[in-house]
Amino acid sequence: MKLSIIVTFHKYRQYLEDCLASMKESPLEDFETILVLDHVEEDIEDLLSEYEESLHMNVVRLTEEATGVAAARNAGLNEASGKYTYFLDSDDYLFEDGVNKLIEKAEETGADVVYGKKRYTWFKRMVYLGVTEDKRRADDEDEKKNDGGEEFDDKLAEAENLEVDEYARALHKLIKSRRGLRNISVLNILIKREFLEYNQIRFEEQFALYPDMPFVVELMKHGETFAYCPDAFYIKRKHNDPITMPSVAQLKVPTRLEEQMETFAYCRKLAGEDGDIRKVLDKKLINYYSKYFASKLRRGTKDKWRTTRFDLIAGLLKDTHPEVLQSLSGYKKRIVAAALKKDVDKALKISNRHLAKKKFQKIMKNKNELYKYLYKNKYSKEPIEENWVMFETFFGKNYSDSPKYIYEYLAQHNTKNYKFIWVLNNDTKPPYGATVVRRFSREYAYYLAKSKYFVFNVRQPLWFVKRKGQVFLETWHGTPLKKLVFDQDEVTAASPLYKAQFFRQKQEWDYLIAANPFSTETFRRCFKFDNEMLEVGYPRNDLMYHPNKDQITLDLKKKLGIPLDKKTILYAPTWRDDEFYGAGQYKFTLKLDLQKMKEALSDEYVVLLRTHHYIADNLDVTGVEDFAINLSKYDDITEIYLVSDICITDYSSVFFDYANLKRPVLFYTYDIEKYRDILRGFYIDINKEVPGPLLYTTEEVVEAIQNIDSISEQYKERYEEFYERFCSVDDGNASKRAVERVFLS
Ligand code: C2G
Repeated sequence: MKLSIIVTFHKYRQYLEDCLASMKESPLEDFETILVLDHVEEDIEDLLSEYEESLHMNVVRLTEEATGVAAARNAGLNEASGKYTYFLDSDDYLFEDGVNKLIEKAEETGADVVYGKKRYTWFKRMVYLGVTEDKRRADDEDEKKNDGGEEFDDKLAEAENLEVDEYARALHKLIKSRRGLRNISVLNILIKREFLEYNQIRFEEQFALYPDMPFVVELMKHGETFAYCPDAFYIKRKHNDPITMPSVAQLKVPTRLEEQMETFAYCRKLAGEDGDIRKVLDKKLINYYSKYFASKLRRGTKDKWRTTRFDLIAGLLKDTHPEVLQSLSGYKKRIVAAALKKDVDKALKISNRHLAKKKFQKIMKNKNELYKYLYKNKYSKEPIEENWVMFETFFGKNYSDSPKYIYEYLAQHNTKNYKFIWVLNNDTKPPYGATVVRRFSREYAYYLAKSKYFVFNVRQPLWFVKRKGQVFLETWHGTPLKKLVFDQDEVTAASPLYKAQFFRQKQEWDYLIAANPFSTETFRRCFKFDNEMLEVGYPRNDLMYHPNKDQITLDLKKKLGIPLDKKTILYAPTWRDDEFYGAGQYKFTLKLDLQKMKEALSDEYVVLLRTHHYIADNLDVTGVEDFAINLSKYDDITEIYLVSDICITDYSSVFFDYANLKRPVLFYTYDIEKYRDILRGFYIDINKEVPGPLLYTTEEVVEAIQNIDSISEQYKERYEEFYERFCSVDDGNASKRAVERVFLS
């Protein structure tokens, strides 16, 4: 048998599913899979039977006493019978023919240890496979920056036709360039089993959190021949839900630092008094101490970072190899000297000066940093102004949504002399004389620190820290169809830290608005929200119940330049999580053929186009200007609803709101499989519960519009049920109810 792949599994079945699927689709030959189950509580029997045969699986269960990755991998090694061993973590997956490339290299060179490259991603496999190679390469570059290690200079050697020193290269790539102490890893390394057995290399089971470090040191110490295979990739999947699905590295373990230091001391012992491995390890310890550890010294005098932990690291630093000590200069030299003297106060002083210098450089380079600094250190120390109320909608992009309607109601009933601040990045001037500030300006930082009340429809900035006495009313921005936050298996959008950040931010919301009982139940669960829910209807929908609705509609049509003799079709799609230029900058390609629509419908209709505020692409209406009006930049979509006779959307929450008008809704869901099954998942059955048909081509859309009366008739009953379930709290008084509870009670 050529290869033993050792997969260890403890929990989170959906990760294991991806892992096993990747193995099955890899062109592996002559191999066995040793799947070690570490006290598994989930039911995975179906997976075992599904893959048992194709993956030549040997399932090993850890005994009562044994647990942890180290014990699991050892159990796997004890069962292995292949010429080579390879570790694969159950939350990662294989990529293309990476393993075969390693084997080929091993056969060709006869090396004891052959290693490839790791690629990092937040994505599950189906999403990652759909990502372009350019994007993957860009992510690789970002990771390299994170690793902080300079590249091994093999190009130079190759250029001069010198032989690459494979030992030096392995030492660099497997230990030296790995960020911090904890990123040393045994993954994507093919190891000759004979070599492991001969040198009796096993994982040290006492180091449950950092088992890889000593193992790799052993490989370096005993290995005689090494080879590198830069095009053999392994996909390391980062966990983006540290709250409910933390990886081992994300587990909150109170003695993590102590354990890490103990593992380090052990590695050093393995490396011996002298030699390259020892020097590399010592340098890593100094980097860790000066870059990370020292910043923790700012905690209170009695904090363990200042007492026992400092003693611990100072003790380890004392044994630094003299050559490494001599090579130090500047900040590192000074702060290590303080540790050698066990002078924690001195170390703190040096670190503070160093951090202040870095902070100052950052502030000087970037105005935002300066405002954040002022927010934290100046404005937040001043008193809160009891009657200041700050409003923000879609990150200051427009004057709209529930904050607008709450504002207008409150301004009209301003019995408490409130002062209003609106965050707006465009030139809209809100009525009732609000002060307008730009998002992330100095004034923004000032009002964030000093206002008493906040009415926002998206999340607050990450650097906002709610002060005691401040009151936060979160309106959110839609009844959820697409799964949100903790109900999402995986966040595939551009901000993968979403779940962890959300968890912290939602705790600052005192009130959260829900438009209907369904939203109440869903938000409680998916946001893990446990403060006060205001199930008052959606303030943004009040306009649709206005007594003068008809006149307002007519005025709006004139204002928007909509021909009064035409009916209107609104097309308002949402954004796609996986198609982005960067955070909050999403791509969108219009898949409706406007030319075709124009030919068939322009006698009777015009089309109103409206992209989601995340969309960075501009819609092209060249050639159909007299038929299509682009309202993507218009402030308030509720006003657009009023002037629209039919609404076409996809997976956007717009239909929950638009249904308040009881007008026809069509769903143009050309990419439903991907959106529902891979990117997001839905809360309701889109085939059975939404108030209109799902359509897949422009032709179908045109036909539906031509037969809109019979479609309305066909969907009548479903529409009524839908209205009852999602719209029946709305009655035009949602803003009033919210304002009375938060501001006037
Ligand atoms: N919207 C808009 N134009 C669009 C799409 C959306 O003006 N073309 C506005 C609507 O008010 C909509 C809101 O933005 O209700 C949220 O948009 P969604 O498409 O539903 O997407 P998202 O921002 O991801 O919010 O609970 C709701 C979810 O959070 C969805």
